[in-house]
Amino acid sequence: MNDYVRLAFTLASSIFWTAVMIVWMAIQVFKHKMDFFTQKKRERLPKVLDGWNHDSVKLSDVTLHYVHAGSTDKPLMLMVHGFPEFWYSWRYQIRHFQSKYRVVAVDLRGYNESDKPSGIANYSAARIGQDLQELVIALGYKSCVLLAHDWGGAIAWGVAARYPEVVDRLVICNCPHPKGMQKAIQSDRGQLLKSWYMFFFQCPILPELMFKARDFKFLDQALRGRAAGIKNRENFTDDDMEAWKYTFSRPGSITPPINYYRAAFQRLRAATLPKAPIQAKTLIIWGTGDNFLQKAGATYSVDYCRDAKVQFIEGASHWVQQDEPQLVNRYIEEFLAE
Ligand SMILES: *[C@@H]1O[C@H](CO)[C@@H](O)[C@H](O)[C@H]1NC(C)=O
Ligand SMILES: *[C@@H]1O[C@H](CO)[C@@H](O)[C@H](O)[C@H]1NC(C)=O
Ligand SMILES: CC(=O)N[C@H]1CO[C@H](CO)[C@@H](O)[C@@H]1O
Repeated sequence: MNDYVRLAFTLASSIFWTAVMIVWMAIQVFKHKMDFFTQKKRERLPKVLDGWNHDSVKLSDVTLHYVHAGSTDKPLMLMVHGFPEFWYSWRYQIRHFQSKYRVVAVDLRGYNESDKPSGIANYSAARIGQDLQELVIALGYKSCVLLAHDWGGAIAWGVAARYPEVVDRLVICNCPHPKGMQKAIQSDRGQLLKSWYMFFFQCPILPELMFKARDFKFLDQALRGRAAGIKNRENFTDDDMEAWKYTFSRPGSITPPINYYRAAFQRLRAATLPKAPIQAKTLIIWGTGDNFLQKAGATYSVDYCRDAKVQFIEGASHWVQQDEPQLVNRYIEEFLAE
């Protein structure tokens, strides 16, 4: 698509979905009155977030916070969360892989305890990818096994394309290669409809208001709702939900994650990835019950890799590594043993 046509389409879609959301929010305010604007005070660190090993590292532009486990003489396994999440999304994988790897689950810039630079331009996927390349080196490694989900996946595809020397193996959960996503959008209206919220996120302020409304109802619906949420409820408890709400109720913690979407849309020409296929051997794990991403995106992604395969998990939600931790861990383990 011509860049200007794309820009005009993005603008029109953003205005359309913002209008829809204004109507929706007006109805919500009418129904719930002041409850729409209120959140519970959360001052104490939830128990489930207690007892992990934390550290942080200063990179060229930001300081990133991470949780780590396993000994430093083991190979590095770096875990990269998606939106709207934080390191804790990898709890089942941190516990499982710490015996064989130095496991590091990072908070991306803008998230949780990592630095939150101001402005939208600071959240371009290319810049965040550079953080990860610097992180591997700063942790004292030359390369890593890179695990990534959702937005983290989009960043990780970029890292594997731009800095192939730092990625030994790539494991991506429910996130298409950027070109696979483009193809999915062009070949299938369904993907465009499922991406509606990305257009709404282009609007200032209102997405942040929607995120917080009714004590973070958005998080309940996204992570535990009937349509989009985790299917195996025992793997995402009330305490886990509190951990999410605690994290996103810290001051200034909502705008930066939404700025990832704004940065991605506001450039006339998306920074192009190198033409060469992804060099690292790649495993794409995909919950087919994903309410945000069409399964076709997984299959298309294989075309942009030297050596990749897709492992579908029938019926699992978008949050696949939390929904089916045992299966996901087993598939990763088998892949790493190949
Ligand atoms: C980030 O998470 C940790 C727990 O892992 C918590 O102590 C801290 O308050 C959170 N910080 C922010 C800014 O959300
Ligand atoms: C990026 O973040 C830094 C630190 O917060 C800020 O000084 C700078 O103006 C930001 N850049 C843009 C383009 O917003
Ligand atoms: C690690 C863990 O608690 N996994 C559970 C996730 O949900 C499945 C299906 O209900 C259970 O079998 C697992 O034990």
